[in-house]
Amino acid sequence: MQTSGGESERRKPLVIAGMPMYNEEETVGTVVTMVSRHVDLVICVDDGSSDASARIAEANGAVVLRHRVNRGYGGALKTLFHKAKELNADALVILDSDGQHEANDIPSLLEPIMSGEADFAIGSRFIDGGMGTDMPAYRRLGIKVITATNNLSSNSKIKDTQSGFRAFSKLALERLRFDSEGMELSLEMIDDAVEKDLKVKEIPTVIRYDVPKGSNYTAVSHGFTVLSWALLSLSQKKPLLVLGLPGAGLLATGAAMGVNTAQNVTTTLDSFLGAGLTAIWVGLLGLTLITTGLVLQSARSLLRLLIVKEFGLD
Ligand SMILES: Nc1nc2c(ncn2[C@@H]2O[C@H](COP(=O)(O)OP(=O)(O)O)[C@@H](O)[C@H]2O)c(=O)[nH]1
Ligand SMILES: [Mg+2]
Repeated sequence: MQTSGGESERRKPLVIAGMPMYNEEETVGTVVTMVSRHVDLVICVDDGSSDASARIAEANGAVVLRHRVNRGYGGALKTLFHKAKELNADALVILDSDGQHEANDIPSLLEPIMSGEADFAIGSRFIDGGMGTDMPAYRRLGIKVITATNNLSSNSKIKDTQSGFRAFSKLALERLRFDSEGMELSLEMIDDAVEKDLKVKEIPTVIRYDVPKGSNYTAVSHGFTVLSWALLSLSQKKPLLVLGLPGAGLLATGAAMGVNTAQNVTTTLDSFLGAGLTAIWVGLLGLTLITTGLVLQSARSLLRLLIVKEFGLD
């Protein structure tokens, strides 16, 4: 009986690039060609593009997976994770089909993944050596606000939470879970990685804005969706901070107004009652917010404790 070569003939690591793709016929051909130089297989996920994207991607050597209905950016990434696991990939790099990401930086993103230094690498504009070419100032500001809000709730120190240029180890492919269908997935993935103690590393890269079509979404709708997600997550994870801080401000305002009203007790009965009542309701609102924040914070801690004790999960 013949053997297949045994231990010495270890399988070469399989590295896959995954590209979400939606009406990118102008750029996808070049991107697939450039990306193919650095990986074993390029997979594009098409969500019913009405242009020639799928045909061009295939003609340039990519495998194209098609969704019958549009499942958004998040849906495309779920399909890519699923396929990468099915093919037993050792690493998955994801990048956009619109030419915004630098395909020649794929090796630097893969380096910490293949050496075991990181499970999740993010191509970053905001660390030394990285930049956003021709990046509009309002987008830069929006990303900074989203990142600051998210870092407050997830305790991550990532500087570029909105980069879609990312690489994942086999462990990250197995462990990461995400539900979002849209761009808010960018944050959900980072939060999940931090919660699961996966090693996350930022690698400098240049993200371009001088491409034919840099975005399918307006900055406002993109910013609103992602920031809402970050705020919701913050209020769930740190209710005491979100409710208690404004609550304390209102309580202090109410108290100050009350003292002021008491001092002016000699003025007319009308103004006394008006200001006094305002002081009382402002103060009560503050107290209610602080109490709600405290209750939610304790409920969250209790729930976590129960989950850890009963199911051994964290
Ligand atoms: N499969 C799929 N890809 C999408 C969808 N929306 C956007 N993309 C792709 O996802 C990548 C990022 O989208 P883009 O609009 O450039 O986002 P932005 O650069 O972050 O503003 C691009 O390659 C798009 O073609 C979608 O609904 N389905
Ligand atoms: Mg883009």
